[in-house]
Amino acid sequence: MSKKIFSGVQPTGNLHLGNYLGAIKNFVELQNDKENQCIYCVVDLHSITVKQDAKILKRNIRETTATFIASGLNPENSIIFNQSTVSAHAEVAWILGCVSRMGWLSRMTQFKEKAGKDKEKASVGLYVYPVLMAADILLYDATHVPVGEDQKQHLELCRDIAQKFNNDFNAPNFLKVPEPLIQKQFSRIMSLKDGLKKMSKSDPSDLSRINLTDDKDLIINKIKKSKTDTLPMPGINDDLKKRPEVQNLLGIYSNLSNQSIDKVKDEFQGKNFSIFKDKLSELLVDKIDPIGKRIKDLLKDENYLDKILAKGSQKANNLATKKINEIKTLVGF
Ligand code: AQP
Repeated sequence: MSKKIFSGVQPTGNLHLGNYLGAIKNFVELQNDKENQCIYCVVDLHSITVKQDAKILKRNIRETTATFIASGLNPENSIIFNQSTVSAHAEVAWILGCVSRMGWLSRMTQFKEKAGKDKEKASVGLYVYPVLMAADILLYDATHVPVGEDQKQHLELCRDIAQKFNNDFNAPNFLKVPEPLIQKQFSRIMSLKDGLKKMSKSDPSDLSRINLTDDKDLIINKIKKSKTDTLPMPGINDDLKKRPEVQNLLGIYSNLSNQSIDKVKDEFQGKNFSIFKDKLSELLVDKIDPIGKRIKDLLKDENYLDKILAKGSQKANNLATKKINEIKTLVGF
């Protein structure tokens, strides 16, 4: 069955292995199925929910676009654009914000994590972020949304918002209720320094993540310094629940080498951790270094990246205008 795919990535810099394995790698696989219609968005409106420097944001929008292309997205086959150039996203977010309930939003764990202890100081934008995300998806009648596991709750909220809108305006199936596409295994890549924290762009320690632009030496160094424990490499029957760092590294290996975790355990059982780390570094350098080099090359041609975004924006605007006009009619504007 053909799918309508929508997903986004925030241009907040330091795109990392978690973004790649949890989301972008999947974007490319979906695009390569010719039956699918794919829309991939650089969600710059989302990024300003925390303060950004204007010049750095501009650069990060291009860098995220370059990352999409370097990872294998093709602007001829997928619509690639940045969110702020299609004003319907913000307009629909307002309308959906009036349908959404405070109680729903206050249950969102990502807001709690990102706002930290001092919620009073978090932006209102950060609080209503999931409503904008719902607008992004519903505006294009997306049937499937590839995201990392951390976005599952927001996707569930998006489904609730779509259903409530359809009920409130007596328009059955008008907003399409989307399905999340979350990889079954290792959909959450964890920090290299703390196996209980997700790998994240905003972690103050650069050693916690593999950035997609890290070069060979940096990758090797970060894996060497990654946290493990004092126990030997696990065997097939060893439970990894109490060894989150080891589980994470094995998961990354299994994902990149397209092998089951049992196969990886079997290969390294009883061996020294340093042997495993060397092999993991080799695999990472092999997969990530070419992407990083391509990102750096693409960034030298800003004009090319801007043209991709402008073309994508035109296509996205055509689709969004039609839908927002229907939404406005239903609402009574
Ligand atoms: N650690 C991760 N493991 C798997 N998937 C991940 N994603 C992010 N981190 C991981 C997925 O990447 C896509 C784009 O994410 P985003 O940039 O829009 O926002 P995010 O989830 O907030 O990413 P970060 O790195 O955690 O950024 P900061 O530090 O700024 O909050 C999403 O599909 C996400 O699931």
